[in-house]
Amino acid sequence: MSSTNRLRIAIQKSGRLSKDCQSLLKQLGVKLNLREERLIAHSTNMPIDVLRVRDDDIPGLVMDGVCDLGIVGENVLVEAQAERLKGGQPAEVEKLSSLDFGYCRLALAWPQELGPQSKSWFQGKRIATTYPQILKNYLKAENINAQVVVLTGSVEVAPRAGLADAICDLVSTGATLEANGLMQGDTILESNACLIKNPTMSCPDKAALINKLLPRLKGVRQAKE
Ligand code: PRT
Ligand code: ZN
Repeated sequence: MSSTNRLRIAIQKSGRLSKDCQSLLKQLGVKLNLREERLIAHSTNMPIDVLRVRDDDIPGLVMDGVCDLGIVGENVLVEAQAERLKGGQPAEVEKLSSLDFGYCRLALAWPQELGPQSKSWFQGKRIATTYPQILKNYLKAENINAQVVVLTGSVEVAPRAGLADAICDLVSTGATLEANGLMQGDTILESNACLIKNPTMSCPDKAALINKLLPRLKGVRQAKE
């Protein structure tokens, strides 16, 4: 469990969600002294510490109570939960809110020259992805017997490199698929950034602070509509 009585929030250090996380905290009135190299940023006006880490570490930090809150893409959260459940580890978090940034979809794609394909085409094929648990659950639900090839980066080049027949990757504009000559198929998961909480957090001061921040978050989200 988090050892301090300051509320600990995990956000992505550098990447697609970092700027939006920082501006959201600012809109919530949390003043931070952010220095690029620092792992922890202490708020100067509230008992809040912001931990800046890789996005993949955020679900585990919140599930284990090292951090009280976290902001992470649903894609990363769902994959981490499935991975933990497989290993018999605790995987629970409380989802406090979906956020208005980080939208993307996890979708199947294959070489454009093959033309449109139905689900049965995937039987016996190799599919490269960074999200093996989400993909395996999908394949199981669809009764597709395919081999999952795990790649942590450059998934879109896997078919061209002969590493896989198809991919299952995040898409936002579709430009990466197009640039790599891939055709987009079914969406397996739609994802936004979300705010998560450790479900067993019991400190009353921290709970009171969260209760102060949540209506502000609602206000920020409504102002955007
Ligand atoms: O270093 P760290 O591990 O923290 O970061 P990361 O490199 O793993 O993640 P990062 O910063 O790339 O993305 C963080 C989160 O942003 C993801 O987990 C998603 O929740 C969200 N997000 C939103 C995206 C995208 N949109 C997205 N388009 N994450 C990745 N992409 C990639 C995708 O993998 C593909 O390579 O962008 C490319 C496709 O984009 P389009 O616009 O060409 O379709
Ligand atoms: Zn990552």
